[in-house]
Amino acid sequence: MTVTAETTKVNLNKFEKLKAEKDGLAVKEEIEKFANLGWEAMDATDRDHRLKWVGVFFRPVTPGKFMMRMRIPNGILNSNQMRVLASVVQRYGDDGSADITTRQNIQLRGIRIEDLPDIFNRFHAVGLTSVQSGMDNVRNITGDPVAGLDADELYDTRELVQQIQDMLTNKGQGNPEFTNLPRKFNIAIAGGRDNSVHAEINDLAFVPAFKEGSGELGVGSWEEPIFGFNVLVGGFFSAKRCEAAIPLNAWVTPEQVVAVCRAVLEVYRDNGLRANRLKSRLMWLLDEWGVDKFRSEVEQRLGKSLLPATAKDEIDWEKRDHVGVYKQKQPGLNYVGLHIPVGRLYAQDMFEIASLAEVYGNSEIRLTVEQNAIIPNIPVSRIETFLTEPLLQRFSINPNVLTRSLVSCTGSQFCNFALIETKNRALEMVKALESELTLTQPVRIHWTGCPNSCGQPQVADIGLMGTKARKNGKAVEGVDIYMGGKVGKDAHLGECVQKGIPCEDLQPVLRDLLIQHFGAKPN
Ligand code: SRM
Ligand code: SF4
Repeated sequence: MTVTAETTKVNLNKFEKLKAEKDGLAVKEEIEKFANLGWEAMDATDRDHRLKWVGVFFRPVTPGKFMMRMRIPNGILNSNQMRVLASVVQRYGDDGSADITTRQNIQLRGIRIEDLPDIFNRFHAVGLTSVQSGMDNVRNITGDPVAGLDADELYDTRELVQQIQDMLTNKGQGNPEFTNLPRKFNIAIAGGRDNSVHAEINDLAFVPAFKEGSGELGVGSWEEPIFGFNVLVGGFFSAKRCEAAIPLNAWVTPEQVVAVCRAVLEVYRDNGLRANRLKSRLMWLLDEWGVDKFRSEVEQRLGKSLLPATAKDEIDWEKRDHVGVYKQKQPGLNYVGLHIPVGRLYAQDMFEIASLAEVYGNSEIRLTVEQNAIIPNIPVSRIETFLTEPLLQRFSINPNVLTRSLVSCTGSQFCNFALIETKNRALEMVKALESELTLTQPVRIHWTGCPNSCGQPQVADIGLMGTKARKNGKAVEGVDIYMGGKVGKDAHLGECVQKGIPCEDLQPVLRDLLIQHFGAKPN
């Protein structure tokens, strides 16, 4: 069903109106026209909002220089694809750059609207898509970054993630069935024991769980446990409210995952709350209905009953960050995790990563939700030479302890929601702290430029959320401090512990927190 002004029967907010007037995906057919018109002459609603349905974001901070958000399913791309992305940003000189995002994805910067037809052709030629990556669509689907490499994995998530993306986007062509959700929607599949996707902060997540063989499924014997996933729903962050996902009390086999995604999205699309954008994410519908009603609506769409969740899932490891050299399950091969400071890449870096993946690996490149990159399938015999590559001076396999786990959202450099500059400040701050302290344990510091929480401060050991603070009677850039976020096993969200610290006074505050709570010693 396509939701229109007639079917919603609510007081339409600005975004529901613009979607009812013209589906966002319609701009796909108008790219050539926009390219000829230019960004200043084109319709402002198409430019500022609908273009996001094809992954093109107008940046009020840098008008005329757009951002493009890709879809990189499971965070995996190949060297040809990386080269195409590099060549796209290269043509913009100093304006061109890219970021690895907190959803295992890539965003490109500096894009000119007149180049879009050519850019889309180039994406198409190498099997890349940016479709439905913004606004009221399902975001990049995350999966285990070491899927298929990790000897201890329970399930290789790659194919499932691709299948869900293909279903949602009609294999990258765009699928109008899912282009008018009440709000954004996040999906993650965990395949390992360490919850490397932050399942708990997604609207829909699948976490590994074994069911005792019961014959219920017509597969497996009575004795053998059967692999599947417990389903979590409703996790999200927003400026108004942040919630960890709750159990749907459903256990599904891998074969059922795509159908369950479809059913959940259909229920959300047709029943999710649309009147107030601040109360439209899935959790608000779960509040209104209760999880039992939601579950039975999903069963109706599926046309079959769901089995109850298992009492326990298989997430029982601390979360790994994958930075460094690790053995793969394939004998004689290693994967190497490179630390990419706050995820920022330039064209030359991207070309070099692509060549390293080709020369040493099998052309594959992977991305993590910590905004880092992994090059897999490097023969053990080549590791020593690989480690002497000049790029590894900057993209280290062994960064200093605070730098290693640093994550930062875009911030005021490109994002008009930002209350503070984040990425450069984050890097400078950890450098300064590392020079005055000795740290022996990892501390995950996440920066986010505003309460939208794209940098996920609530999952961090120390989360820093941009705010306006006051100092000597003047408004200055500041942060609220979050602590206690736990990832991996027993994941739970951190909470705000201090408010309104001016950024210029932050360093001694962080130094004290690191000494008191994380065993840091002053040098
Ligand atoms: Fe986000 C909006 C960047 C992950 C919650 N996010 C935005 C926009 C599009 C706002 C804008 O138009 O400027 C930002 C684009 C800035 C830019 O130029 O880069 C933006 N979000 C990002 C990225 C790039 C942060 C990063 O540096 O990694 C991440 C891109 C992910 C991707 O590849 O798709 C990103 N955003 C997240 C996450 C984290 C996650 O998914 O794990 C969250 C919190 C989780 C969640 O959504 O539940 C997040 N972003 C938001 C929100 C608040 C949503 C809400 O329900 O209110 C907004 C604002 C909105 O949607 O109205 C937002
Ligand atoms: Fe922009 Fe705020 Fe998201 Fe940072 S958290 S990218 S400042 S919307």
